[in-house]
Amino acid sequence: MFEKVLIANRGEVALRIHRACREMGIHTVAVHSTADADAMHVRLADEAVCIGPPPAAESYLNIPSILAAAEITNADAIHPGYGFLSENARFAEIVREHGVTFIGPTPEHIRLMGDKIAAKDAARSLGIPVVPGSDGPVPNLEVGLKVAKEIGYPVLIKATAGGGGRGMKVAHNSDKLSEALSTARAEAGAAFGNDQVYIEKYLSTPRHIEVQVLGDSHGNVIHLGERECSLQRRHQKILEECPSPALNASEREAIGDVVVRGLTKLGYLGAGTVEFLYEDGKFYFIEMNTRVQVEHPITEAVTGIDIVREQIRIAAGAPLGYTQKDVTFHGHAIECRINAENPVTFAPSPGRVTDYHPPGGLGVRVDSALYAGYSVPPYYDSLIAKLIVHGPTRNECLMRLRRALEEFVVGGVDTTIDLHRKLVTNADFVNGQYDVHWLERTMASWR
Ligand code: MV4
Repeated sequence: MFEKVLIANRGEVALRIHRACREMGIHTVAVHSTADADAMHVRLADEAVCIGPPPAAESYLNIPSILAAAEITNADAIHPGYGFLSENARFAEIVREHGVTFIGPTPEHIRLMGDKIAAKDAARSLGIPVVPGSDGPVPNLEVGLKVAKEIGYPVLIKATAGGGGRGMKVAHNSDKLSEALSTARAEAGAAFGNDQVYIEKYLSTPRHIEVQVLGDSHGNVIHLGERECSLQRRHQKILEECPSPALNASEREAIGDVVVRGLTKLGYLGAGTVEFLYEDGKFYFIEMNTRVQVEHPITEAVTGIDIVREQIRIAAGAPLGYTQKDVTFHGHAIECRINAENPVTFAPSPGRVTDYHPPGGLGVRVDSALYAGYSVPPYYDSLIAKLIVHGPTRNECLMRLRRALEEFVVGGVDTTIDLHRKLVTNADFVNGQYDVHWLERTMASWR
């Protein structure tokens, strides 16, 4: 097992990784920008190394600086968390070339799933259902028109190098396709330096359901059930829940089996999340994330499995701590992402936190690096806390969540706590009746 792990991240996920390491008797190295010198993970880690000025490009994305920190502290492994370098295949390769273990999938699998066309091809060949579409890049309008005619309008144009909703354009008929194709291609070229695009049948009212997997270096792959992530605003998840209120037990087992069979064939190593759209009882693979996700704690609540601990054990060559039969699901969990943002405009609201009182009690977890007196920096994403609530049933979880949100106090910066207080009493949400467009539509009706 590792002696020392360098945490190449910040904020709540850096603290999350530190906690797992601490409980495993592993020493931790925190890296931080000058803006994060007073951050909690820096205070709690065994060692800390400043890796640069505030801009992410000069600190948390600065590969030479992070590798230098690993060398001077003699770290055995690096955990990338999520975001930043966590899905950068080149970083994973360089870490390996320096004789340090990258706690994550192989560079090959990171690269494969980072190319959204290659990922779909792999999913299809592994027996995982995908959205009907061009099955490859669309070189020109002529091919685009032919594909769109075959699959039927409306169609969605996506960037090969995109993901997470970036660079998507809908075309409702053939007249609109030309403009949508050229706009999508131009935006993809500008945003990703790769203007390759592909076409899919546009699913108009899907849910966004993802399956958590773990694979070890001994050929074992298990799934930890699914998470419902349909409550999104501009492709930013706001609230997630586990299990999905839309699935029944046989659908849950079926999609879990398809994913485990496919990723076993692939020889997947590490934690991963297979993203689906779900519409009219059918699943359609759209992407795979080769990292631990922000919303992993709701899966931990329902299964009792420490996903970050399993990531570290897998990277150290240990077999999974569980067989599929050992994975059991209990109750219901919901995560509210608390951002330091203006609740109306969603503009970031950095600044000094004057008061911090997180909720507590049975089934209430708050993952946050906040403390009274901490200054939320303006340089990074606005997530400041995750409220994870677990209960025996969805209704009991909702009751507990409402109570926890009443208790939650963050003073000095604006937060999205009030948005969650409104959501958890909304009839459609309470009935579990929502799709990926529901939140934006509902918030528009509140204005
Ligand atoms: C789609 C789709 C509908 N049809 N693909 C968005 C981000 C990335 N995960 C893929 N996403 C989608 N892909 C097809 N063929 C709907 C989404 C989608 C979405 C689209 C618009 C607005 C919000 C959305 C939230 C989640 C998923």
